[in-house]
Amino acid sequence: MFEKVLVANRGEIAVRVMRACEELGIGTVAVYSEADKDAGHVRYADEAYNVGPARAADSYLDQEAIVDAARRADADAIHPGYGFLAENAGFAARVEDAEGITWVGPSSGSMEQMGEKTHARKTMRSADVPIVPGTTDPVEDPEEVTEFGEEYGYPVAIKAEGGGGGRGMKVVRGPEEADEQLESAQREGEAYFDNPNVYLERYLENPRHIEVQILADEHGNVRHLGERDCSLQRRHQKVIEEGPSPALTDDLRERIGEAARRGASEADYTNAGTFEFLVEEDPDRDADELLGEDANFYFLEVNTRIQVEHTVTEELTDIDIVKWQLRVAMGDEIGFAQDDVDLRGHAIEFRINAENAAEEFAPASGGALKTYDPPGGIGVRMDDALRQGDDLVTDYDSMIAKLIVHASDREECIARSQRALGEYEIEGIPTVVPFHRLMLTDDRFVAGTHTTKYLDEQLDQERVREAQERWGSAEPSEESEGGNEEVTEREFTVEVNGKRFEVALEERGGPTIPAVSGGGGGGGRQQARRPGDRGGGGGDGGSGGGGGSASTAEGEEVTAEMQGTILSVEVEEGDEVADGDIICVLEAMKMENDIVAERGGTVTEVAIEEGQSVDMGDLLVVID
Ligand code: MV4
Repeated sequence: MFEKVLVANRGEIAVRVMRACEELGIGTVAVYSEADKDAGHVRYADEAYNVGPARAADSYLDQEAIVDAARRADADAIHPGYGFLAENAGFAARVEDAEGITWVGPSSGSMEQMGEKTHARKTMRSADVPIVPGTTDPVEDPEEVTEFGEEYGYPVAIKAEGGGGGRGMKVVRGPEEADEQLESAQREGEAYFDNPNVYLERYLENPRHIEVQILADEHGNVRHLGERDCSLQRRHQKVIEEGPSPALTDDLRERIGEAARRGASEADYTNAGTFEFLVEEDPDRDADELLGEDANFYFLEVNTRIQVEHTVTEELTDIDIVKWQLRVAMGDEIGFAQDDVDLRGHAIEFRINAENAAEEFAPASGGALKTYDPPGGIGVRMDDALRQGDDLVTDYDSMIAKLIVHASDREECIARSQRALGEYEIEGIPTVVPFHRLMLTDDRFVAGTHTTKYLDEQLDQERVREAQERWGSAEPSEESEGGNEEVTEREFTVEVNGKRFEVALEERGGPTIPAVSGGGGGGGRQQARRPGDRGGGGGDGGSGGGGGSASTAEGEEVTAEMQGTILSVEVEEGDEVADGDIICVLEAMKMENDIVAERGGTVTEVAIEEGQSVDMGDLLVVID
């Protein structure tokens, strides 16, 4: 067994790897940049080495500094995590060449071969793994593009040989675009990957993104650990990953898994890796008819690293993938058969990014974790490297944590996820928690019929804004928008007749009331209401609970302040109502909101009925 492993990474994945080391009795070495002196992975490690300035190129990507730290620490292996140097074949080769240091990952040769997409396509073709119809050799002439388009139809994808992830792909929608897109793809390939070679594929309009986790040892054993569905993406960034895929039959699942296994064998691949596939989605499919027999799946690329979403597979299989990476790197044989791999229940991973979904997912520019209180309980796993009081480090990617939820089936997993995200309290920085809560009530996501296009092209952005407003913590900068007036929101807990009430106060202008208890201060927040709570109860004046009102000559028009469904109508035409009386109950985003009268009067019009769905601004009732 290794005695000491250096983890060439930061944040949650560095801690994840160190946790595996800890359980195997291996010592841990962290590296850190100037920006990460107080980071969680540094706290966690047995020892830590400064590898340079904040800029990643000068620290986490400085190959020499990292190998040097491994030498100083007398580490006998380097685990790269994901990102940074993880898929850099040159770095892997350097580690392989370093006396006494083992690279925890596939061989540099494999990494290079799989990194060259045309090579990967050829390997898969020989292993009888379906590849997207296209070329396996570089194309240079626009005529090759138009000929391909004529034969297979448009659109045609032009992809950089060195590409992958979201980069280096161009879509040609007709022959007139061939010239320009070919040149552009070549230019990008050269700029990003130092390789101007491009190849062609038929472009699939509406694919699902399915990936298979592979684990292989140096003795020829290859296991697949089932698939993950990563179709919920925004601009090539995965947002939610889950397994098993809600769209596949067991038979198709098995065929894709076995294809990945054959591919890994053919490539002599070792260690952990992910085989990415596109599965053609049927746009008219109902949620209860799955993709099976007649669905096409195609190999896309291999990711030669541990991935962010490996946790989904760990929850489903009870196999610790990171531990196996370490064992396999030492030459151990995989200790379980393919038949021993069982997928149990359902798991969903939520990437907790410090971003504001309502502002096009703009990353936070700073801040500190004033409150950090993650969820727990049955089926809840948190992978993070933070604690309350930490400053947000903004020099790297915006993912601060991962919430992974496991349950007996997808339905229970969604309910458990709602519960967990409702418990998650983060103050001081914006996060995408509100966005996740929205997704859990989204028809397409819940039905599992979403594809990779859903977030970018189909989701109504207004709903994202509403979710952020409803569940996000209010940022001081947003509150003072539109004037100099100071608005301070503060929450108090009061006890009346032995029952606790949470009261939110908004102070506008004037001196603020000094905070009574700890945790007050300038920021303030909107308390997220738990599912089932009745928002906007009697004394709330209707404003927080989904209804608004405007006085007109006809009387007071009560309108819906959010899109939702009318659960019940409590008044009829001609009824006398007093202020505070409930008019109707509006269900929006899985919460019931009492809409109450702001003033007493006679109901002169009822514009809604039970079960009706209403849009924001729709008239509910008129009170004269
Ligand atoms: C495709 C495709 C459709 N047809 N290839 C995007 C990143 C790169 N890894 C491959 N990608 C795609 N390749 C063909 N022939 C659609 C995508 C694609 C995509 C793939 C996986 C996950 C999300 C995606 C979002 C947009 C496009």
